[in-house]
Amino acid sequence: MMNLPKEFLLGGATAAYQAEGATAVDGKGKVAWDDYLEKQGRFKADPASDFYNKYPIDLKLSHEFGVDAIRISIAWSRIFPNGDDAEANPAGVQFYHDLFKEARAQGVEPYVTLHHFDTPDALHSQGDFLNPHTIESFVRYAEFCFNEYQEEVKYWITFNEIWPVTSGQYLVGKFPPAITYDFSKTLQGQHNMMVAHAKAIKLFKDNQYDGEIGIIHSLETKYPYEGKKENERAAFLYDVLANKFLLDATYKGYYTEEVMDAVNEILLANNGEIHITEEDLAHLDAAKDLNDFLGINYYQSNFVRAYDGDNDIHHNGTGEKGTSVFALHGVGEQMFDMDIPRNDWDWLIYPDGLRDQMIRVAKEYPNYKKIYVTENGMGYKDDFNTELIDDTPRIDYIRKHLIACTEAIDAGVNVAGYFVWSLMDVFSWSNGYNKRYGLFYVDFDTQERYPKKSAYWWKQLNENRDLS
Ligand code: BGP
Repeated sequence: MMNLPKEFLLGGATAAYQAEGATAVDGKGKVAWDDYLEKQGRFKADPASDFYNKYPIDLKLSHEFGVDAIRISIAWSRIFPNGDDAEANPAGVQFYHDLFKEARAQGVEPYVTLHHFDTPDALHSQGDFLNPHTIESFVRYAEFCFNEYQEEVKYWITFNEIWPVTSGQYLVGKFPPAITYDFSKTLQGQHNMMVAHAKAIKLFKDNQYDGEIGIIHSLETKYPYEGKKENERAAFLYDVLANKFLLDATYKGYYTEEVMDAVNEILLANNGEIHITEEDLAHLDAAKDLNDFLGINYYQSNFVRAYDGDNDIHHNGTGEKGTSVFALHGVGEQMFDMDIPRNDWDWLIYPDGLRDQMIRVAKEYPNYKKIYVTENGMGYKDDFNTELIDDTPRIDYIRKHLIACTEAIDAGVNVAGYFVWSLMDVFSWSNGYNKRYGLFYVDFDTQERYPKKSAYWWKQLNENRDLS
């Protein structure tokens, strides 16, 4: 099948900190990124794409170019500047009312993420989600938003990408607080965020809000390098660490024996530990059937080789192709130099991995209900010109991943829609501004928007649904 189903939702994705700018206005509280980026001195998140002021333009463009839904996130620290304040900040609350109303007025459905990498600094500095107080504060913030925006928002997402957050914070060290190779914190952080998710969706269902709620996981498919038997365990361990631990928590409400065996093997090799209480498991269990949808963010797959050496990671945050290293002691080593195309940041372009991942979720977690691809897109150094920005490789990338969606649908998976990352060019957490993803080019000096070739292609695709 080379056609997208008529009802298949075509949306665009963004995130508050990457798009809004205005990091210190109208009472917004600090997030850990503010100081972290300033200290690094490479780039900052202000004004990013100035979505705080330019959202009417971006929503109008969405409407004109066949972007039927927009993924946005609420900046927690606009609502509660310290994360747990007694009173909400009125200017922050109002901003999101205005934004959601404008989206509705343009006929663009908002899908709203509550946490997209930006825990308020006051909570972050006390241990972020390693501290149970952050779990409680998150649930309270979620309840506030469910109540406040119930007229305007019908689709909620608790967390964006728990594995990339915790591994970025505690394993790779590319996210604040920039700790490396700490497997205990990485796994504990994942578990605690899953408990926070479980509590928030239970509350959403108990209070009977109108609408749907889900979670987004970044699911990169792990294959044994060269298909060899001796690499199978490495691929499995890495899959557990990044994917299956979270999927079990989401849909099984406990961690299966094979997952815990793998987790304990990884922890043992790295002198780590994790604490999971009976109470935590009761929360996970109570929430396992309440997810209305799963969001999958997918950019690449990984080919993994057995590895016994020391932990060794080099994050390619500059787009110097060939500089990535990702080798985890007692887990495995990601291979990059192989016969698969990759972008300048060494991300392997492998659409089959998306199809395989969706089929796997449906098979292993039959209570999944519905899947959206909530992020997919191509980081690319666009060449600017005022005629037409030709981003043909991006079009090709998106088209192939949409074909992967149709293949999963043909295999019986309920895939309901696709959000391209990103709607317009935004700030990239560890890469700054030269890694662009947007359908719309943003001149970060003037904040002018320019539709790229991909935007025109997208508009046509939404009309004719033709992927050939
Ligand atoms: C995902 C995040 C997004 C976005 C995207 C692209 O992990 O949810 O926020 O940044 O990846 O990643 P990058 O900006 O590192 O290229």
